Amino acid sequence: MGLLVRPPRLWRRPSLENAAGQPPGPGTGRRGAPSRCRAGPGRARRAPRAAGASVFPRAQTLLRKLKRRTTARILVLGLDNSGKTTILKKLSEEDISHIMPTQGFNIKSLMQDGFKLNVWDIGGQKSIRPYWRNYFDQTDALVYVIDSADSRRMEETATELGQLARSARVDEAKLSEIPVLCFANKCDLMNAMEEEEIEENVNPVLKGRNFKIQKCSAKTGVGLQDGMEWLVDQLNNGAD
Ligand SMILES: Nc1nc2c(ncn2[C@@H]2O[C@H](COP(=O)(O)OP(=O)(O)OP(=O)(O)O)[C@@H](O)[C@H]2O)c(=O)[nH]1
Ligand SMILES: [Mg+2]
Repeated sequence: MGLLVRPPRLWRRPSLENAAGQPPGPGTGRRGAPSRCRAGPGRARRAPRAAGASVFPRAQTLLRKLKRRTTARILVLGLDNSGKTTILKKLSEEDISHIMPTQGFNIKSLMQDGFKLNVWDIGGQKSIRPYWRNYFDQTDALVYVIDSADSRRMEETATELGQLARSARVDEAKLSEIPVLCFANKCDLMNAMEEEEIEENVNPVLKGRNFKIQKCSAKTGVGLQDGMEWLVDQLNNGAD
């Protein structure tokens, strides 16, 4: 467990600088590539390579992509008591019989389908929620945990998720693009809500986002792998 301070970056996303340490300009990479329109008769000429530019810009870009695809930072949020820490421990095959409410955060590294996932589990108590945004930076995917046996707080959890999605849109361009896995946890309990009821609350607040609602139980483990596999698929597909 840690204190509620701004977390250090575990890894730095590779920058888009070329070998000369400059941002990509025309002809130095996919984003900066000039259009293929013709300037006049005959074929358009390539701009001469800038002095010091790498001979293998494409190979470098590819290497960066491959590197990015092996590590990801995952943020786990959700109301208190929803089961975030239990899910994380179950995924790490640790004992889940004595879990205390999280006052700060827990970090774990998990291997999933060749990915190293650095997972940040942040406490969900009301007094801690204002600190959630301190952890948005450099996040590649959000796991949002819902206690599906707590229908009384369904509205509250959907509101928090909606606020996250909205504030992320305004302040954190990156968080607005990342995939969201909603774990509908505690499906082992008799009073767990039906999937439709959870969808009714979650779908409107995540409209337009890449998300999945996955029924699961941190207690039995059911659904956890399915959810994580979906997440890694999105990370693979989304790496540009
Ligand atoms: N039956 C059942 N109980 C669960 C499940 N997941 C978690 N719990 C229980 O729910 C309680 C809360 O779990 P935590 O993992 O501490 O919840 P949390 O979301 O981390 O809570 P905070 O750290 O306060 O934000 C614990 O008593 C767990 O044993 C589940 O899938 N089924
Ligand atoms: Mg916890």
